[in-house]
Amino acid sequence: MSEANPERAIDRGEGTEAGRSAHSIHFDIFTLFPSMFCGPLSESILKRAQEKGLLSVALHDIRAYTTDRHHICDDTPYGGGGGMIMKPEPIFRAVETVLTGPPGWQLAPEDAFVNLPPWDPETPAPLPAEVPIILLTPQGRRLNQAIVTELSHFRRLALICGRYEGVDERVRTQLVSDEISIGDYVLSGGELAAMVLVDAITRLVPGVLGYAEGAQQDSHSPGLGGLLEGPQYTRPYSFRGEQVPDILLSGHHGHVARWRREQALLRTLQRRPDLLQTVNLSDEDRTFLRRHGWQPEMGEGEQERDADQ
Ligand code: 6GU
Repeated sequence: MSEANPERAIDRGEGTEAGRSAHSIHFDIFTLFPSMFCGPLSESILKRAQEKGLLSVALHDIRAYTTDRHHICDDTPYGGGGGMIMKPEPIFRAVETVLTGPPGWQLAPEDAFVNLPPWDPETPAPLPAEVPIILLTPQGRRLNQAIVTELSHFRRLALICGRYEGVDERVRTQLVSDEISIGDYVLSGGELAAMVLVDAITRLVPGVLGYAEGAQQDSHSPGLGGLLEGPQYTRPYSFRGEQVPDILLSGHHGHVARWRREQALLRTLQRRPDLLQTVNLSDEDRTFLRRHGWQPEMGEGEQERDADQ
């Protein structure tokens, strides 16, 4: 949670009835490039989630909330230097207008620029405390499955897509309640990151995934206790000289389960030994890992890579 603006700190609804029961989720996404979202929202899981009424997304073009002749949304930085900075007024106007309107409200296309609801640049609008306002920025807290789970408990979230060069600091100090990054690399803007967030959160909404336990078995999910998933196979049995491990054809569910656990442990040891420090490991897990070269006292990057599968 951003400490920049404690007044916008968030009620997560955890432990409440609403936090546990089946629910739909609504995203208000504020962007200069709304059409970037059309592809991802029109396919597969996100498409079906919308059709089932479990997900709704309202795309808000920040530019539509400008009233000047050239619809300017950015400006040069005070103090000089390169790049352009997103101006505060269009972002504040868009977010305050949408979040103080009825749920699901969107500006009609013909009203863009010319028929905006009244808005006072000097007076902060009373924003709903239960809606996090998240700025997507490489300066935010780095996304992981625990943060995705935390955010999945909200019924409604507002996402502001910043452009990489920057956003006026007043957006952080007066509007935003949280800042999220999706990793330590540079994107041209927050749009792709917002799509990542929508996808990851929506997967956790009950009823979105067909197979009830689907999300529980994924890598990084609680079902595997934070381990990476091991190898998986489907037909054919033999492909280019490589056969499916016979244990998977044995029909012995106990042996299969133990093999899968061991493969997950091995894969995690080989690829992400840092994750083993936060996973709940049984005595059996620890014995197995030590036999494969695990040295629990070692830090990230120091684990001996043990190649045997
Ligand atoms: Cl959220 N925005 C941008 N521009 N770059 C990023 C990012 C976000 N997360 C990682 N890189």
